[in-house]
Parts: sequence; C-alpha cells; structure tokens
Amino acid sequence: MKESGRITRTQFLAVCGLAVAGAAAAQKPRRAQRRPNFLVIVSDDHAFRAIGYNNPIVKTPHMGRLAGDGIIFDRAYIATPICAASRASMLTGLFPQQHGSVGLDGAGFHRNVVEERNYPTLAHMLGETGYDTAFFGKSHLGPPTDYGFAFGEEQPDRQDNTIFASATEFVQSRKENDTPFLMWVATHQPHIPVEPGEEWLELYKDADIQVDPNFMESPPERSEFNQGLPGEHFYRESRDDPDFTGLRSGPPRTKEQTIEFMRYYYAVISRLDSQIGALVDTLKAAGQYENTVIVYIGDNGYHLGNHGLGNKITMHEESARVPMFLHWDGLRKTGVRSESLVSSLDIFPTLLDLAGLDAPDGLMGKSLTPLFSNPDKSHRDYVASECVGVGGKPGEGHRMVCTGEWKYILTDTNEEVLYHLTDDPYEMNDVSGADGNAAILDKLRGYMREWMREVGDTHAAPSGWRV
Ligand SMILES: [Ca+2]
Repeated sequence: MKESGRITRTQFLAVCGLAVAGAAAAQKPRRAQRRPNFLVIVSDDHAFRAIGYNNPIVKTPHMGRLAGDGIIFDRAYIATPICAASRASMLTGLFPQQHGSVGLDGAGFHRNVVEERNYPTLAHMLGETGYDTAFFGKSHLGPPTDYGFAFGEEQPDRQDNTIFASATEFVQSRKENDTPFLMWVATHQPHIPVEPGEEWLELYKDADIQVDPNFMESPPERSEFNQGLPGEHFYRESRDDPDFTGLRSGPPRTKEQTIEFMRYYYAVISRLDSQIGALVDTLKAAGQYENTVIVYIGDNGYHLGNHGLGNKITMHEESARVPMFLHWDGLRKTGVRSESLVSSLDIFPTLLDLAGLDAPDGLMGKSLTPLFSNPDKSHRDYVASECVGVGGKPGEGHRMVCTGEWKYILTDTNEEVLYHLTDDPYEMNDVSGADGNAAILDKLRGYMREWMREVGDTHAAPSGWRV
C-alpha cells in the first residue's frame, strides 16, 4: 500500500479536530466489547435489477453469497443519482443541498467539509474514536486525506484492479491487529466505458437478455425525462463509436443495441463480483471476516433503455433506486430481505451505531439496526432523493418523495408526476390527474414541502399546491 497519504495519529487528530469538535467531541463508545470493522463498497452506476438476486441472468455469485447470508435492502434509494454528490452524501450523511455539492462539482463539499469543517465525515468520526480509516478508489471529491481518511488516494483505474490490490494489501496488514478499521472501496465499475474482456463476455454468450417492460427507443416529451437542461437526454456510452466520449450520444437506441450494451454491462458487473469475492477471501485469511460489517451499495442506478434513456440523473426507479445489502456475522437474522424504505444516508448513522457512537444532530438518515431484528419494521414514512443542480446549476433538475406504494416527482419545470408503484413498478402511468388521487397527491406534496424545507431547497413550488 502506498503511504503517500499517511499522517501520524497526532497529526490526524489535529487535522480533523475542528470538524469533530462540534459533533463528536471526544465521544467514548457506548460499549466496551471489541468494535467491528467496516468495509463499505460503493460501486458506480449499478442498476438495482442488474444483480443476481434480482435477475438470475446476471451472474454475481459472490455478492449473492454475502447478500444471502446477510440482509438485502430491497427498497434502497440514493440521496442523489449524481456520482460525486452521492458519494459526498454517504460520507456526510447529508443531502446534496445540505453539504453543497449538488452535481459533479466537488466545490461545495470542499468548502463545507474540507475548508470550513461545518460537517464531519464518517471517517472523521470513526477516526476520532480510534478507528484506522482508509479510502481506495474513486471520489471526485479531492484527496480522501482531506476529508478524514488517514490513508488513501484517488485511483483512476477503470477496471478497479489497482483499487482492489490496495484494499487487499490493507486487509493483509490487519492480521493480528485488533484496532478496528473503516475501509471505503469506491469502484469505477460498472460505469462506462464497459470493457469487460472476452473472459467475462463469455459468461453471457448465450444469455437470453431482455429489456424491461418500460423500454422505449426514445423518451416521451415530458420534463421528468430531462437529464440536464430541458430536452437533454443522454446515453453517454456509444458502442458504435469507441472514440465518442461526449454527452450527446442520446436516443434513439434500438432494442438490439440496448441488449448488446447490457451484455457488456452485465459482464463488467460479473468481473466486479469476482474482485469482491477475492477481497472477502482476503478478509477471511486475515482473520477479520467475522468481525467486519460489509455494506454494498451503488452510488446510483442506471437506465438501460428504460423510458428511452441511458445514463441516470432522473427520479425514476432505474436511477434513484440502488442495490444494497449488508453482511455481518453479528446479525441476528440472516437470509432476509427488507422492504422497508432505506436511504443511502442511513449508512452513516448505522455504522456509528454499530461502533457504539451517537450520530451528530440533524442527520436525515437513521440507523438501520432496528431492521436487523425486524426487517419488516417501518423505517420511515417516506424516502427522498434529488438531482437538482445538474451541471452545478441550482434550480435545474428534479426531486422526489416515495412512500413505497407511491412516488411523487416535482420536476425542474414544476411538472408534477405521481406513480402508484405497487401497481406500476415500471412507472409507465402518471396518475397525478386521475380521479380519486387528489388526497394522496396532497399528502405527498406535504412530504415534499417538508423535505424541501429541511434541506433548504429554494425551488419555487407550483402555485397550485394546497398544503
Ligand atoms: Ca455513479
């Protein structure tokens, strides 16, 4: 492992002292027993349906074993389906409009978290109480040692080999070391370009890959399908033109082209799965597996021709909902799937809870530990997500609230969209204007208004709101 980012414990505490002074101030763990390690794996652009336990065509045996021996969060939503902003949200437990990075631009995070120390990161808080902290992979938020990690660096390897090599080396160094650790592994896969190589493509040679029921060659003319400025629709990847790296490669995209892309996309996910399996083997060999809480989550989902779109940055299920599971030998119940509404913001307070620490005031995420013993327990009335400020310009983009049964989207142009997810999981019928839905529409508008107030969303809501 490179040690270029290494600082001494004394230096580290000095660096993050201001950040933790107001929030974690010399907290002592509530419990005296050995505290667990944390391995958080954040993949990039992983669609929630593209994992073996949701789609048997996708070969993810290692993730399947971890999930199957742990708890699967079937209704997990990301705070925002924009890469850097999403990662900043997981690290701070805050929505983008709170930590300041609403798009791909890390400047708000840098100002609020790195320079002004307004919010501690998970690494700050765990490091303050004696955890060793390491970050390997992709952040787009600057050097991880700037925001609380003792070790780590941004690693550009798109196939993640160097990232997993560093993570492996870190785990190997933990043999006979009882100091608990937080290791954050942020992969590039399965983000475009999808370049799996023949070995992994071979797995899907004869696979009967099908597009989803909401596949279209082009999106309808509605603002909810904007992925940037009004009318902008993206695929980003173009298998027909390997030199194309811009954003203009939008629809139309035929069913055959989409299926061909999915073949490559699934193959990359299988490669990632094998890398995760090897890292778990290393944890076992180092004697750290039993005491390590492993969390897997995608930083956002992905449109695979759903609604006529590629890419993400919408409030649809394909973009805002992500695969997520947790494995730990300390779980009382394993092999369970929870339908409770979970947010990526819950990771922060959950890991603090497992470390015996109190979360800072004002977090909108909640510890998931009550679901460990009762996975069907209601976790919250609604979950929210936002993709405002696409391209770093506040006021653009959308936000949504979801009760599990219903989803309400308020778009950049103030179109209101209501989906009944129970009957319409692919979000094909906007029922905001349907007879009999006025009451539920008002209820979700109320949730939206509440959420907008809490995160400081200054978007001017429609004048017709009656809440
Ligand atoms: Ca992403």
